[in-house]
Amino acid sequence: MKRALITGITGQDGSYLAELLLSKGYEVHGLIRRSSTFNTARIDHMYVDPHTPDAKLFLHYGDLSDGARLVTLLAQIRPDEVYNLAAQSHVRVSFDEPEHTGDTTGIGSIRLLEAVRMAGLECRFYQASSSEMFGATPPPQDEQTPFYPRSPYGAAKVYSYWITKNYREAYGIFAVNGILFNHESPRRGETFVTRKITRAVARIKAGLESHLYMGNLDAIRDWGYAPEYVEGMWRMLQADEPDDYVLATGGNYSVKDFLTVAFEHAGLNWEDHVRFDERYLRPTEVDALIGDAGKAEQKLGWKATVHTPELARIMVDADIEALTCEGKPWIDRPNLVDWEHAR
Ligand code: NDP
Ligand code: GDR
Repeated sequence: MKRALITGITGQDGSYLAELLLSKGYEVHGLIRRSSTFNTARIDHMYVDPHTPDAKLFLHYGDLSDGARLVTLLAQIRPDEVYNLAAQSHVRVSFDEPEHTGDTTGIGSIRLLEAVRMAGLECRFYQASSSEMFGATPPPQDEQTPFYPRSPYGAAKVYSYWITKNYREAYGIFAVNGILFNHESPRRGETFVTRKITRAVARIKAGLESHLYMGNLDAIRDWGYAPEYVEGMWRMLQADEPDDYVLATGGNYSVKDFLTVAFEHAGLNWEDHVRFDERYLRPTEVDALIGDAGKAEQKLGWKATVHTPELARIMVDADIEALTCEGKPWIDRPNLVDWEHAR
C-alpha cells in the first residue's frame, strides 16, 4: 500500500486529491492547521475514526511556517509521495499580506523539501505551481514560457518552482512542478471569482440577494474542473522521470463570459445584478492566461474534458442545491462529492 502526505488537504484540491488517492488504495496523511473553528468541511465525508481497522485517512496538525514540525512528521509518516498544495492562495489577498504569502507560498516549500531531505526519504514530491507565474507574458503559455509574476503570490510561486527544480537537480529528488491554470469546482473557495459568481446566482435566484459587487470583468482565464486536475497531479508522480507540466483546457473566456453563462443558466441577466467595486481590483492585474497542455497530453495521457461553460453550469447547479441543503453535511449533497459523472 502506498502512503501519501498532502499539505493543504482541507482546500479544494487537497480534498479531491485525498478522494482520488483513497480510491486507489493509498493510505493518506493530511496536514491541517489548528483553528478555533472547524476547517475540515471539505474532507469530513472521507474521515473515519482512526481507531477503526479500515481507517486510511489520518490528519496531523502542522503548518508550513513550522519547519521542525515538518521534519518530525515526515520522519514519522515516511510517505512515498508528498503533494505540497498548502499556500496562501488568494492573489488579491497577497497584496494585503505580502510577507505572510512569501513565508507560506514561497519559503514553505523549501521547508518541506528540506524536511524530505533531513528525514532521509526517497519520496516523490509534487509542487503546486501556478499559471500566475506567467503573469504579464502573453498567451498561449506552456512549459517554455518565461515567467513575469504580477503579485506577491505569483512571485512566491516562482520561488517555489525554482527551488523544486533545484532540489531535483542538486539532490536527485523526484520533484515535479505542476503548472496548473485556474481550476474550479463546487468546492472552490467562496472568494474566488467563479464561486463568488455561482453562489451569487443561486442566492439572487432564491431572492436572498439582488446585487453582486465585482472588479475587473475583462480578465481572461482558462478555467478547468478541479477533479480532473488532481488526476493530472497524480499522473505526474507516476511518470518514469521527474518533469514539469502545464495543465489547462486551452479555453479563452473573460470574467464577463463566465457571468453570462452562469446567470443565463438560472434564467437571469448578469447586467441587471452586477455592480463595480474598486476594492476587487488588483494593483497589477494578470490580463490573460490561456494554457497549452500539449506536453501533459503527450507524456501523461492527460487532457481536460470539462470546459468553462459546462463548469459554470455544474457550479451553478451545485450552489442552487447547496442552498436547499444548508446545514446538512456535505456527504448528503451529491453534487459536492460525486465527480465521476464529469469523466
Ligand atoms: P485553497 O486555498 O482551497 O487551499 C489552500 C490550502 O492550504 C488549505 O488547506 C489551507 O488550510 C492550506 N494552508 C494555507 N496556509 C497554510 C500554512 N501556512 N500551513 C499549512 N497549510 C496551509 O487552494 P486550492 O486547493 O485551490 O489550491 C491548491 C494549491 O494549488 C495552492 O498551493 C494554490 O496556490 C495552487 N494552485 C491553485 C490553482 C487553482 O486554480 N485552484 C491553480 C494553480 C495553483 P486552511 O483550510 O486551514 O486554510
Ligand atoms: P486568480 O483567481 O487571481 O486567477 O487566481 P480569482 O478567481 O481570484 O480571479 C480571477 C480574475 O477575476 C477577476 N475578478 C475578481 N476576482 C475575485 N476574486 N473577486 C472579484 O470580485 C473579481 N472581479 C473580477 C480578477 O481580477 C482576476 O483577473 C487563482 C487562484 O486559485 C490562484 O491560487 C491560482 O494560482 C490561480 O488561480 C491560477
